[in-house]
Amino acid sequence: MKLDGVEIVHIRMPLVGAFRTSFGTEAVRETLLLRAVAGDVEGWGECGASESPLYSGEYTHGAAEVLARHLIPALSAVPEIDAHGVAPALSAFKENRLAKAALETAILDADLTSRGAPLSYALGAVRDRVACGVSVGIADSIPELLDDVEGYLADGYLRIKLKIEPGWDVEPVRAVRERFGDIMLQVDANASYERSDIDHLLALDDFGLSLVEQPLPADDLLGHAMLARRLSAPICLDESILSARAAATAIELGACRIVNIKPGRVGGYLEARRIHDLCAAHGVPVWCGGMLETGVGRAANVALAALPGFTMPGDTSASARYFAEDLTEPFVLDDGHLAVPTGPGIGVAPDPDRLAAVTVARQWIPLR
Ligand code: OSB
Ligand code: MG
Repeated sequence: MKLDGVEIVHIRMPLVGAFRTSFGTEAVRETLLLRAVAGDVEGWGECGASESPLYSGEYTHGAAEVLARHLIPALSAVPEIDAHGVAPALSAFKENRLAKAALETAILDADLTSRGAPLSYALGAVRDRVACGVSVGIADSIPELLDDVEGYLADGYLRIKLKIEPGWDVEPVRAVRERFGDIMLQVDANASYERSDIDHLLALDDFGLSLVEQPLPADDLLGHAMLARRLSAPICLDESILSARAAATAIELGACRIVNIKPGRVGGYLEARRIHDLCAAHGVPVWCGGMLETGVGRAANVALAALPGFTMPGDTSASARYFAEDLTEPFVLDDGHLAVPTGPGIGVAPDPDRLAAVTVARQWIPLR
């Protein structure tokens, strides 16, 4: 495949409700869509970055800059590119995984579209629908949190993930468990605790949680292993797992028993697939995380979540949980599940009018 170029489309889309985590509040999804063009074929990828570098060091304007200045131009050195050639062509550039993932995904979509193959098939999916959970932000009060959770359970979500942080942990978890009984319940701290909080975190074991996600800093695998020896609930890692190698290390150290796979965080769907395979070989369950994606990113996440090792419900929620109007045909929850797209590539494309309405800037980077 010969690429003509890649367009960077900078978008801003209001969320239906502000999403509060330990690292900040996001009310508008501000990110990039990439459109790779090769002759009459095009492919789309969505960047996981947001306006500020609060989840990782990447942020939307920085991702656009590194893509325009370094990552996209580096592809001109490869005369015939396919999806598997992207990561090697970018490997000299350190970090910037969210940006690299978006670029690889756009080319993967174009590549698979030209071959007529769905992403789910290319990755090895075994299901045509995936079980969905929902990530519930920190609320202003426990009654408001209970209202939020009640709404999501009424929608049919199969598990609830509560965002926690120091000062918003045991009491909200207790309130949700007491009010809603035997639901599948888990928490995500986004690295907001320290090793000195380990005794406090053990109190979470009173609530039968399915997992505790990323309690400690991303680089503290040993701290997670120390906590894991004392906590009954399994630890799941998100921010710590940047590659298959990091996953292998975390598993070997006993730092986690479950892995959240977010394709953006690990540099793309191909590395995500390798992490899935590694975890499956170790008997470690995985589930698909999310970065508040539009339908473009969601389509690809749902394809990944259909692989056999994804045995827990993902943060692959329906379009309506995020946006009043999605960029693609909306993903609609049916009996707690989303259908895996069946078309070639990621199986969706943004509606041109909808996209135009949320676009704040576009930049075309020619490759020939
Ligand atoms: O830690 O999983 C996380 C959103 C943005 C950044 C980090 C995280 C999240 C979520 C929401 O939890 C997942 C989603 O619904 O997309
Ligand atoms: Mg997380």
